[in-house]
Amino acid sequence: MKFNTKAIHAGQKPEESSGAVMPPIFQTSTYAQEAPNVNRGYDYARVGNPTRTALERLIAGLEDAKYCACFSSGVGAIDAIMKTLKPGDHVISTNDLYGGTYRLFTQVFEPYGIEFSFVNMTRLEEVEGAIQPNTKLIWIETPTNPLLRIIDIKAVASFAKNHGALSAVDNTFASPYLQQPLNLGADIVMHSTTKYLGGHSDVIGGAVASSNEEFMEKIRFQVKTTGAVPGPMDCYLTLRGIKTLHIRMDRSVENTKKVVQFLNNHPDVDHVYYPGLPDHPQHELATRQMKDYGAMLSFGLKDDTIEKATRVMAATKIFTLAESLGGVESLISNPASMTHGSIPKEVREKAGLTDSLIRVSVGIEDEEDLVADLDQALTK
Ligand code: P1T
Repeated sequence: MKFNTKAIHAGQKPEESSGAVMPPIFQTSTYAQEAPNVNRGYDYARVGNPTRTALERLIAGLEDAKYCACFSSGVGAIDAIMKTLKPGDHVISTNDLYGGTYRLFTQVFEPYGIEFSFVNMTRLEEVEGAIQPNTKLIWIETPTNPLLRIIDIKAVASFAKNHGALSAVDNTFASPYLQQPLNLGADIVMHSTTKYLGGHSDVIGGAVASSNEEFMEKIRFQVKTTGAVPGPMDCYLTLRGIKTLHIRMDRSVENTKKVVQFLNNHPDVDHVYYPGLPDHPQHELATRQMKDYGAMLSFGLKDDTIEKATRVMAATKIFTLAESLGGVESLISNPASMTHGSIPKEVREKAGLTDSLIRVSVGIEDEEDLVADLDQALTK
């Protein structure tokens, strides 16, 4: 099955009792049993729910994974992955990543005894230099949030395998439509389904998919034991969103290219970060690894201050000043003061995340309106 067909049909079948084409929202906390532990596959809704199962089968299909488990948020999914590790285990992570992931790693798991090395993963030698005998996981985020760096999944995953570590990819920015990490050799793929999969800025969720039975057994144990599970309504909304993922993504990417072209020629713009630009340092890799370059971009201003960035963002009329990404509407944000505010200034500047950096999630509005909006906001 090709991707566009899978987005509609993977793992889906009409509901048995009624023939409903879309899975019902099974709004229940528990299930009747014929005798203790004799049931129809569901006993308690923390452990499983048929609406959630439908979503998990769909995401597994899109990522070419055998299994998927859904969570109440993206960080809930990352939290479950980390809890498969033990104190004393070591993780190598990219140093340019979502601020909430960095906060979870350094403020929750480091105090619990998990060790982290944050490296510029676009340079394989930095990954090689960070490996230790106790390295159990390599955490890849690509494209990175917010600098849109591209990490070579195939190379890092193969390095991890050779050293007995698992590799996990946060595939939130690309979505499975543009990039399928398991097919490039990664062991685990993770999503904030809040973003492109849900696609309409109306639901928070997360997912972990893998074909590694032993690892997924540990994840299912986390689902049951720590219980960061999504409600059936949220699963339904995400499922509904996924069915148009390919169409939304195509349109957003098309719009993004127009916005990038405009910003790249603007005198007040210092630099545009977008893997589709021929001068992007990993442009060739992005071309190889991704179906297209995505709908996220960042740009720095010549006046490199949070104040100037704030003025530009406040002046936009169509772009909404908000955290998050991947919805049908275009959003604009300043990572230094918003999504990445929990990263110490010296750490984020070392990673290249400057004060004036503006991050844009391009939606599916009319491209001319989007460009005109940025044009007037930059002029103010
Ligand atoms: O928000 P939540 O569903 O918990 O997902 C966390 C998360 C994980 N990974 C990446 C790459 C992310 O971008 C996010 C959430 N990011 C934002 C809210 C943001 O504006 O960047």
